Amino acid sequence: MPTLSQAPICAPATPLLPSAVALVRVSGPSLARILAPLVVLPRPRVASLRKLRWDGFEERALVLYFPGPSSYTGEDVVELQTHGNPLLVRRLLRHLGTLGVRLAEPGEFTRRALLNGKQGLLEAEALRDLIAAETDTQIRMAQARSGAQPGWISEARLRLTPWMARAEAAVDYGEDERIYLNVKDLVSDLEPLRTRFHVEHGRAQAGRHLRDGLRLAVVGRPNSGKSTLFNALAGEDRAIVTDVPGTTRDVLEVRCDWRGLPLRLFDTAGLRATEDLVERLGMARVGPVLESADLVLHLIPAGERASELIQATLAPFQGKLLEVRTFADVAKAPGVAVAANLGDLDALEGALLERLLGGLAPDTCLGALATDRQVELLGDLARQLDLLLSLNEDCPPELPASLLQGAWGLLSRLTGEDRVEGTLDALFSGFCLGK
Ligand SMILES: Nc1nc2c(ncn2[C@@H]2O[C@H](COP(=O)(O)OP(=O)(O)OP(=O)(O)O)[C@@H](O)[C@H]2O)c(=O)[nH]1
Ligand SMILES: [Mg+2]
Repeated sequence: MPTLSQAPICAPATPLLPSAVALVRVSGPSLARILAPLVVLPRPRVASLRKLRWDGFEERALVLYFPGPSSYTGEDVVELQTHGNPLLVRRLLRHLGTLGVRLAEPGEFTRRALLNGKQGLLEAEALRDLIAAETDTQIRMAQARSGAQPGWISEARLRLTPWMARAEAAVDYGEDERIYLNVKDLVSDLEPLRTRFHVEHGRAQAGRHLRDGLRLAVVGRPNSGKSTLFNALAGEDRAIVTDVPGTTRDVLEVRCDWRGLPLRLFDTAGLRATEDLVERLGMARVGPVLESADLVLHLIPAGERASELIQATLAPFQGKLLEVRTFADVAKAPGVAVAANLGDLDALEGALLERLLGGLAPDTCLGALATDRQVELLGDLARQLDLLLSLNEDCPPELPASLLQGAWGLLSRLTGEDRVEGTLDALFSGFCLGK
């Protein structure tokens, strides 16, 4: 595989903090020659102890050499494992600079891997997510997306190719050579593809929620059981719970993984008309939480109705409200009813899965595409196929030809084969040094 020859780069792949080991990565052409003044490289892919010598330093390091193109970037790659002293690592990087090896930009190693065909855009995005993941679910999601590109993408291409050829032929030679496109056959043959794009779009929308985590606000009147529910979801005793109305005043926040859902929970002050200054200040803090939440759980004790004050406060947020009946152990309640003090939250789990994942279980979203970019492109693809399959049998072949081209182009954008620099810049700006 030919690699793009570029200036050699280096970067610390581990944080610059005192630690047992630090890893410095180098990538570029002809590293054996370039690094010769510093170290004699060992045999390829065999970890060897070597002395690194520069500026009076003599550092024993474990050295690995991956000659291109069988390396992460596709170029020669050398990994130097030194003692984890940040100053030592800085000195080493500075010395590499004098050898003509410049400091890498964030994500530059992966960018080179991508340009050299060692990695796809979807894989690189999964890698960025894996490094940034904060919950078990997010790690599993990112892991499921790294590795090969989803099989349905190549299947989609296989299905589209013959129809693109037929449509082009009909456009170019139709009248003269009597080559016509059979739109009826096209529609029935591509129907499964359309279904597939819609399914993947749905999974991706759910996947995006799992990837980004959900901001969940808990609101309601004082003593409606907000802090009790907050603690139960968080799995820890974070908020004070008493039967004194107006216990919670500040906004409390906790991150947790609840039954596979990555949540950012917000407990809030109870809403009621009151003269108490501190309580009023607490209530003033609820507005911004409502604004920024993905979903607002409005807690109403079973058998009660929400006060007018609360209804008015929540009215602007109708689209993201979920009514939850608390004290389900005390009185019967319709809809989503919980008894958080007893840990009975199954109804809430079902409602959250329905609202946030379209009824899918978190596990079925493993492997789904999930970034904003991917979700948007999948939506475009699904709509593109809707348009294509709604064409009349007697439409001119230019129409299906251009819609098929469009679908193909969207697939290429999804996998990064269109090589649009802007997409790459956006991706790699989110990377860390040394990756
Ligand atoms: N039986 C029963 N008691 C509950 C339930 N939820 C909360 N409680 C009790 O109700 C009281 C108030 O609960 P909190 O969780 O502090 O209520 P809150 O909405 O946070 O109240 P404020 O912070 O004052 O706004 C406590 O004594 C809880 O133990 C429930 O589902 N069933
Ligand atoms: Mg409370």
